[in-house]
Amino acid sequence: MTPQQLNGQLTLALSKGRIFEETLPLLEAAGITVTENPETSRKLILSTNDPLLRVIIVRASDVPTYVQHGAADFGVAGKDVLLEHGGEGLYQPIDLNIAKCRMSVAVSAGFDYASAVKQGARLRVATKYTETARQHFAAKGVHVDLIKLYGSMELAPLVGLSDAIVDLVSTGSTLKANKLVEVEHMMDISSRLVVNQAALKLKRERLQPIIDAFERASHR
Ligand code: PRT
Ligand code: MG
Repeated sequence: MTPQQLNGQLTLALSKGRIFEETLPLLEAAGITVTENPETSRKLILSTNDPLLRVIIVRASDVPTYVQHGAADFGVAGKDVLLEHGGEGLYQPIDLNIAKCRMSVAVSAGFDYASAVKQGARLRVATKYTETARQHFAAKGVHVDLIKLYGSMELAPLVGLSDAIVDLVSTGSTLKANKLVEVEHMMDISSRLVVNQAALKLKRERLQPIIDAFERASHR
């Protein structure tokens, strides 16, 4: 590869699963095909039909970090992840309208959340989203002890670790299967395109057409 080509190389950070799956049609709209499947390949760097564009596969919550530091020029991350990260060093041009869900407060079916809040009780809340939860309850004037978890939040109220959880809900079947009820809809969540601020200046010619194609495809 020539030095100019190396200079023109673009790296896109995606996570496996729903974000990868739902980003594929947007890439397709920009004329880009990923030539390897992350679900069957153990490779973390995937090639595309464009020799100057590669896709790296990282944990969903690590996407903003790779893009912030310029290890990826751009990436796709959920609003939930971006709120926790803080968005530093990231330009967020578009809402891609993919991987949609909502962030909610849920409790065990027998727990009277409304009364607990009304009485000013101190609530124990388990979540992966401690920053977003902290802001949400502070704005409502509800006192909470936040318990940081990395997954399976739904279990916490069932075994007495917490009174409530803050988690993402899409169909609601996970809550239902664990006899939890949604008591507050905090916000709607979807995934955003995030771009490294320096890359946007230095590689604008290459990035802008892809951003534009994503924008058109995500509003269809
Ligand atoms: O799974 P891993 O720990 O590696 O990371 P992750 O959970 O952050 O990644 P992934 O790929 O599961 O999610 C990536 C992004 O998809 C999230 O950051 C969200 O923006 C978005 N998204 C959309 C969701 C959901 N819908 C969703 N339903 N992320 C997670 N869920 C989980 C939710 O946490 C709960 O456990 O699915 C369960 C609820 O689903 P329902 O359908 O039963 O309500
Ligand atoms: Mg997950």
